[in-house]
Amino acid sequence: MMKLSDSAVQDVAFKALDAFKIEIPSWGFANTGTRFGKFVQAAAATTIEEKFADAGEVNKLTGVTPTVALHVLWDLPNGVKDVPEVKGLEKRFGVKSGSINPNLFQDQEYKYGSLCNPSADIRAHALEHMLDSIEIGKALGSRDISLWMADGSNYPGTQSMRKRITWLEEALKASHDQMAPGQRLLVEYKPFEPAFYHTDIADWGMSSHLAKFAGPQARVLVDTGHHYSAQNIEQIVAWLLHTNMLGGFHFNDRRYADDDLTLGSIDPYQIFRIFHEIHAATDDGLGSGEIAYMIDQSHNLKGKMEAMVQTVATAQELYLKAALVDRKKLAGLQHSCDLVDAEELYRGAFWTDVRPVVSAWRVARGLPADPLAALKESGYVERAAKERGSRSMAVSSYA
Ligand code: LRH
Ligand code: MN
Repeated sequence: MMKLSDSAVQDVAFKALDAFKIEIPSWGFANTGTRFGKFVQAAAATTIEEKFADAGEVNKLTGVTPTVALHVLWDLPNGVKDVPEVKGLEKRFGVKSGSINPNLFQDQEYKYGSLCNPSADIRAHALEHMLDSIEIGKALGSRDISLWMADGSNYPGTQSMRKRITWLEEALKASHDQMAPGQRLLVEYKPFEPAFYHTDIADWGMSSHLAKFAGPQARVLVDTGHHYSAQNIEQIVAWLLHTNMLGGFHFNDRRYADDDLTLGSIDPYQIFRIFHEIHAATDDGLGSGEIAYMIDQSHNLKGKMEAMVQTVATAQELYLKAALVDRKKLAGLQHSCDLVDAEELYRGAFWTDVRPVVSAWRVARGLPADPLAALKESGYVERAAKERGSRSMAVSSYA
């Protein structure tokens, strides 16, 4: 059994924790809900300034969230014109703008789709928003344009799925060709919701094809909540690493569908198995440095700040547990098909309580040993509730 006190293990642990960064979503701080309602929180963020303030506080407490993902129409409603204000907020709160997420799902005209809509005018309008989002990314120095589309249909026979593929290929190629050399287009897939018969980008194969068709700067984005419960997500990750098409993750957890619950709340072993595939691939020189780790959750009941800090800490712990698998020894046991020994070694790392070494790493890096406790002690949430209360209780948009 590995002993965490052993300095060699500590070195591996500290090296892994130094390398781990995760991006947090601006919409994770806002009042969000389901179609059955939204329970507003006084301390929730409604302005882009409050979202950056919260993101800055999470980074101060954890030290591993230097970027915040932005959703264009929610965070930069005036497009590129909002960039100077956002740059000012980056300086004030010490966090940079991360992935730029176009909004191609809320405009009334997108009822039958955006980039896949049968109307050429509506497709052109959707492409315009994609190109605006790419220009915002250039102006903010963001690497990733992270695309999710709600496009699909609700009834068999009502849309031509192949025509929609052609329109999508054209739009993503045009978007790719607009990007600056260092930019990437991440194509997120989702099997269903809000469309309930077909979704145009429904699985990793479709996303991978579209990314390859678009060009060399396009990759696949894996949202852990966007899979049927019987799917083996870490096998999909292994294929995307093997084919060099893995661009990044939207981490969250679920019991049933795209529940967007906090990471590790339902099936922490799932995230451990994903991180193991990545550590093992990195050993073989695959995927390193290219994989964007991002959180995509909607905190409908938990306090927004608590949920975000809890999620970041859980992600660190699961990333480290997987990093501590003795992969050389495991490779030998896999080769000799020593099933039980291999499983005990692999799962043994998952059973390991790494929280003491993560706290030791935080203290060594001048961070609070327990960021959740530090958040409570800071009174940050109570102060935010006082300052924001009246405004946040009267919200209208989704996030
Ligand atoms: C869609 C999704 C997508 C975001 C949205 C907030 O379900 O995962 O990544 O645009 O959530
Ligand atoms: Mn997502």
